[in-house]
Amino acid sequence: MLDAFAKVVSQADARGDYLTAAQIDALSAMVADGNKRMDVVNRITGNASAIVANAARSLFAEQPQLIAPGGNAYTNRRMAACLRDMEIILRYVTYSIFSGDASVLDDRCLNGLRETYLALGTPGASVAVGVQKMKEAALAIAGDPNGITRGDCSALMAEVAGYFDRAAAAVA
Ligand code: PEB
Repeated sequence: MLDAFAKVVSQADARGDYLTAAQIDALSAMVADGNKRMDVVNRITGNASAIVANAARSLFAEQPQLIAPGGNAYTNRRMAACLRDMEIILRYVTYSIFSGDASVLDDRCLNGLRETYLALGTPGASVAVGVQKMKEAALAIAGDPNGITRGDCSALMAEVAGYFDRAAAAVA
């Protein structure tokens, strides 16, 4: 598991080289914008249950066969597993936002997840739709300009979107 700093160090070490000026500049910009990153993690974390519940509700409204008898989220046990899975994915996305690197999401959540869903008979494409819905909600909450110092958050928002897209692509 790497963060943005450890990643750059390991890349430099693999070349046996010093950090480049460009790498230092990029990390310096990340530090300078660190409060934005912490705010985003804090907002998503604080709203996690609403993000999960609303995304699931919207997924089941669009794909009612999931909760119909015989569906993949039918019975309380499967529904609970489904909500839990969405919560796990969202949690790893917040870790990646925090550390500025996708490796924690890749290594500890997405690695083998597609195969797990295949083995379970759980439709990965539906999980991906749920993840996309969490993305929309998370971006709206994280990017809400009310009650916060205004600034340019476009790069950070794109990074956040990227982690959700990565999770969706891993299971779709
Ligand atoms: C991944 N999900 C399920 C299982 C596992 C995961 C390992 C099997 C074991 C169990 O049931 O608990 N676990 C999960 C995860 C990590 C992990 C992400 C990462 C670290 O350790 N059903 C639907 C929706 C979707 C869904 C499309 C969006 O209809 C999910 C939610 N996951 C779902 C369901 C099950 C499951 C298990 C329903 C139970 C499947 C079953 O037992 O039939």
